[in-house]
Order: sequence, then C-alpha cells, then structure tokens
Amino acid sequence: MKITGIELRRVAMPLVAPFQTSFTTQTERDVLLLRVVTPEAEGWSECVAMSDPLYSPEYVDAAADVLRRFLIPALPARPDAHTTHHALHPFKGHHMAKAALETAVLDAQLRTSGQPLAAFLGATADRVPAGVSVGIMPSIPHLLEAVTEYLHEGYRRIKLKIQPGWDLAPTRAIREHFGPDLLLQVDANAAYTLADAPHLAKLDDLDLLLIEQPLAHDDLVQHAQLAKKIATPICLDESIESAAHAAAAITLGSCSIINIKPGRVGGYLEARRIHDLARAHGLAVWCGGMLETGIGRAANLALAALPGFTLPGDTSASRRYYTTDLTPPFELHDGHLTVPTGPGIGIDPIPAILDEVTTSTEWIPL
Ligand code: OSB
Ligand code: MG
Repeated sequence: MKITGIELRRVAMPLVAPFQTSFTTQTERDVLLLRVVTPEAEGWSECVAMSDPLYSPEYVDAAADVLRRFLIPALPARPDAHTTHHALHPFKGHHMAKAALETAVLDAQLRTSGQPLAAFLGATADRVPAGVSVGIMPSIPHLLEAVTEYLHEGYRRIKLKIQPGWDLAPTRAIREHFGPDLLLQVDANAAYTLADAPHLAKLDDLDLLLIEQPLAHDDLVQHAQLAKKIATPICLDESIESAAHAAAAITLGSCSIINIKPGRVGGYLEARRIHDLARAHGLAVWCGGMLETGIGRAANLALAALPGFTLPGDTSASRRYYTTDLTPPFELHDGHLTVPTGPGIGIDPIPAILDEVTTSTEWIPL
C-alpha cells in the first residue's frame, strides 16, 4: 500500500461534565487524530495521549513530535499494519503515538481490502455490553444521582473512580443503594501504596468485580504482594504496556484481570496478543477507554467483540462524553453498543463537525 501523506489534526472536544480522577480533572479532551491518505482509501485513528503526562509519561505534544520526527519517517515504502509494527519497534516507549500510526495504516489497509476491523481481529460478537466510568464527585448524593441516571440509561456495569478520602464510603453507599446484583468495580489510578493494604482490604466485603491499578503506574511486584493481602481481584491498567508486561504480571501474580487499552499497549495487534495470552492463562480481560471520540470508540468496539473480553468495558455511548461526537453517535441499545460492520474501523468523522473543533492541522507528505 502506497501512502501519499499523513495528516496530523488536533481537535478540542468539550466533555459533557468534568471528569475527576485521582490524578486530574478533565473538562475537555485535546485529541490528536491521524489521517493516512493512499490512492485507494483514507485511514483514520485517534491518539489516546492526554494533554499532560499524568496518567502515563506520554502527552499529546510529545506524541505529535515523535510521530513527525521519528515514527512517520520510519514507515516502510509500502506499509501494512504488520510491517509498520516492526518498523516502529526499535523506538522505545511512545506506545500511544505508535498505536495511532499503526491503527491509521491498518484502517487504510482494511478499507482498501473491504474487511471490517472486527473480522480482521477475530471478533465473535456483534454487540458489546457497555460499562461506564464514573468520576469522583463532590458528594455521595451527587454520586448516587449520577449512577442512578447511568443505570436508567441501561449501563451494565459501574466503575467508580476512587482515591484516598473517596473510597470506602462512596463504594459502600453505591453497593447498599443498588443491591448485590449491580456489577461494580473501582479504579484508583495508582493513588495508593502497599502500606494502604489494610485499608483496601475493607473493600473486600463489598463484592467488587475488581480493583483497578491501586498502586504505582509502573509497578508489578508490589501489586503481587497486595494480591496476597486483599480478596478483591486486582486488575492492571497503567502497568501493562505490552504483551511482555502482561506475561510478567501473570508470572508474578500481579493481577487476575487486565484492562486492555489498545493505545496504551501500542496498538490493536499488541492488544490482541494480550487478549490471546490472558485467555490461554484463564485471565479475564475487558476493553478500557481514554474518553475517545467516535473514531477511537469504533476501533475499541471491534476489539471488545473478541471472545476473551468477558467483562463489560469502558466503551460507553457518545453522549456520556460529548454533546456532539465527531462521528455519527454511538448509542446504547439494551445496554449494548453495536460493533461497526463497515470496512476498517467502519465509521467516518463528519467533515463539518470535524472542522468546527479543529485547532490545527499539519500535512506530512511521504
Ligand atoms: O484509568 O481507565 C482509566 C479515562 C482517562 C484516563 C484513564 C482512565 C479513564 C477512564 C474513562 O476511566 C474510560 C472511558 O470511559 O473512556
Ligand atoms: Mg484505569
């Protein structure tokens, strides 16, 4: 596949409500989009890096820089997703930037051959149950109101963001209010240390599906120690940046569940490897999110339709994030999102909406 050039486009997407986590409060998503242009098709992707390096070391300006300076110039003459993956391998880190480039190449490749991403990945489902990630709220009544509304919309699983000072009480309040059948989990985004183990063990009687990334973003060893001290299953997010990390985590006993975010692990090929590895070892996986627009969400739904994705993910409807999405909106039907069936990621940005939110564009001819 010959590539004529690649467009880097920055868009500013206001969130419907502030999203507070243990590491920041987001009110707007600053997104880098890639458009790979070939004589046959255009491939789209969304880089999941955030504006500031608070979730991981990556950030949007760095992703754009490494793409234009190193990754795009390293593309083979006639790339496909696999040769792109290998060509980017020598560059250390920058998985979100690599994922964006590989995914846009893959989308162009699949649109050219007419194959949907879900079929390419080996998906078996045509719809995916939707969970929702609920930010830290000013008070427990605010939280109860937010969760009530999400359950009313049909969400199948609730994830509460927690941090020291906002953990046991809100989680217990939700469990008591909605009862034992609610699928409930928590995400600490690395806000605790191993010394907090006795405190985290107090979550044990709340029958949570999992606790996500309680300890440091780059830790595996202390998570394995924590797993021996608490009954709630540990799920890793930040700590798993590759299939090699997943293998190490499984060997060490650092987690029994993995949140797979294709951006964090360097793309959909690597995400599928983690899925395969986890499945072979009997670990559950689910598809995480980074407040994606419809571009990133479409691709995540294809991945989440693989058979090892046995827990509902953070693939929520467009309106949970944005009043106006970049694509035709993803909507909940009976608590599920439909996996796109068109070639590639199966969806296109709407040009007029895209232009309205674009803050800069850069064309890199090849
Ligand atoms: O830790 O899963 C996380 C959003 C931004 C950065 C990190 C995380 C999140 C979410 C939201 O939890 C998931 C989503 O709905 O996209
Ligand atoms: Mg997380």
